[in-house]
Amino acid sequence: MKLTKKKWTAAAALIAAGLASTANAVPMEWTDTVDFNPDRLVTALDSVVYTHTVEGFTPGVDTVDSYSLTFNLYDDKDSSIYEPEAALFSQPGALLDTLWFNLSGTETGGWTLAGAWQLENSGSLTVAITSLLGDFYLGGSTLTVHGEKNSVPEPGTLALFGAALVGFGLMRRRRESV
Ligand SMILES: [Ca+2]
Ligand SMILES: [Ca+2]
Repeated sequence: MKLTKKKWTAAAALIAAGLASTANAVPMEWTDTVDFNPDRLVTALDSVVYTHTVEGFTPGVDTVDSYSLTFNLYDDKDSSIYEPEAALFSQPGALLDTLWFNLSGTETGGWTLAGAWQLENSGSLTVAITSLLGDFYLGGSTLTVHGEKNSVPEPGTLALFGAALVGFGLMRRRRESV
């Protein structure tokens, strides 16, 4: 039996496919919820700083494309006279990210490159909700992260492919010497 060029191409393709499968990137969505229990009353000029830690995310391995945050913010309705509220959302790279005047219950905040960088390198994101005006409640916060789950090639897998390459080399040499 002769090792034809066609067979060599097939063997090379097999090894290439094997190597590619060890460095897999799978699109992923992670979520984390911080629930304030009891809900946190935010009074004028008070800041609530808290951290979302994303379970299942491996810092330095998995990647972040974007993220979004939703907040449960509602008025304490402690006064019969109209008392305006102004809630401010701050995050890495944007101390004045979003400002809300009418708290509807569910509010959405944007994302920043600095925040994505922090998430990618630590697996967590520290944000703040501040009252610029009036009193209101912060009931909870949900972080949704979009990115890729990456698998690190295991040393054992790499060794196996190395051995396969050496094996193909030996086979070739033996065939050629016949
Ligand atoms: Ca109020
Ligand atoms: Ca709550």
